Amino acid sequence: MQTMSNLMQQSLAEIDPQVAAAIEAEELRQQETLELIASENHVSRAVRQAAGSVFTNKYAEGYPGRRYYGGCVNMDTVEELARQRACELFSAEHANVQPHSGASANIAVFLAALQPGETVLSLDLAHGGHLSHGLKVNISGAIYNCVSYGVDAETERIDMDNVRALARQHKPRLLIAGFSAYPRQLDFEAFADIAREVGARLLCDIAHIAGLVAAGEHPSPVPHADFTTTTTHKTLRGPRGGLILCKGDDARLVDKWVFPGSQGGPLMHIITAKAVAFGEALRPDFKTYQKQIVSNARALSEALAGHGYRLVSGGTDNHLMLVDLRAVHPDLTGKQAEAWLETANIICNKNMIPFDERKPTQTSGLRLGTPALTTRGMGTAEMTAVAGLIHEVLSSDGSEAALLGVRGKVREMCSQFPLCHDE
Ligand code: DSN
Repeated sequence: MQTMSNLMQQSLAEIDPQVAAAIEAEELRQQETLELIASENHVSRAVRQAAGSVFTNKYAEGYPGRRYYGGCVNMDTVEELARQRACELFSAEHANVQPHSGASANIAVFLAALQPGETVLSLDLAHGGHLSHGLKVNISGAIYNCVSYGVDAETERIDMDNVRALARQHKPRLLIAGFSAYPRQLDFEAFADIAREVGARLLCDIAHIAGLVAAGEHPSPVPHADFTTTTTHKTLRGPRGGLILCKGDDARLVDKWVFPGSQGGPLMHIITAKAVAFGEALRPDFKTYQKQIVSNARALSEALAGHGYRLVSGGTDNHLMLVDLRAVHPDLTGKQAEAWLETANIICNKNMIPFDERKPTQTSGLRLGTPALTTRGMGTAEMTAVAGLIHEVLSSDGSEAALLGVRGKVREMCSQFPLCHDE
């Protein structure tokens, strides 16, 4: 019989060939596909090393210097580094780096800012909002009274006069500025003005644009918001996780509603990886990277428009775009387009466009983003080529020969921009 000590020494491939094979297959899939999901990225080797470190072994409930377990000296070091670096990166007074995800960060803020049943005003999910901003099937919508604003039917942009009118009408206790599918900048100052007028607190959820904000490629909400939340794994290019920033006056309230309010033991290996990612984001080359993300998004959207596609709101100011397929392919759903593109090794997600007549499971649009391709080193010339490949797929009528032909070209392109997966 195998002893425990033998088992503890063995490699993953020896101990679990099935899982090892799945990891290897995933490394290959990522290497050979163009990742255009706007919320995804490829982290550095250093971030992966930190996330896979021995910090996974430890309980550290509480906060640096105030833990419920012994043996937390190194936990305090990394959590303090993560907190300080997050504050420096975003010029924030206080950071809580423990939220397991963006949704966990948001619910902690809801708990800190609201009593059950109180009103929240946020962007409609069908117009680019997020489920943790008050969707009925999410805890945020189950416990709180959520009303929404949408985008203007003509401009497909958020109309701040409309937000103000709805805020005056519904008198929310919490106003949310944030999205998962909106290609334009948010006017955080205007949101803060509205929140002040109606006596609401302001939550800015910058999950998608955190990297842009950190690099000065999008105005920061931090001076204006009561609470700023984000994920750490999108444009910020860290491990999967969440983060809350707030003023010093709210620090204790936020910390209390993260732990013990809504979470137990923090994921210390992930907090360690967050510290590494924030350190990477403080380096000058991160600004260059974020600038390139935005240039690439503009180049991709312009090239798609050149092939006849309609971009929601006419284009993009950030890292993502919403492509309305109907102008070129009236009968093609987002669902079908996503599947054809995947066969051709181009990965993206179907997405509702504002006022979409199709169901969320079908959609008339695609959401595309450039953070992951930019991480690989691709530039605007490659974006023009990617737009051409997308158009080839969407015009193929699903012909297998055509899709496999594009797959070959995608593989060739990916081989020119290798990912670093070796340990
Ligand atoms: N699932 C994320 C996105 O794709 O935008 C939001 O949580």
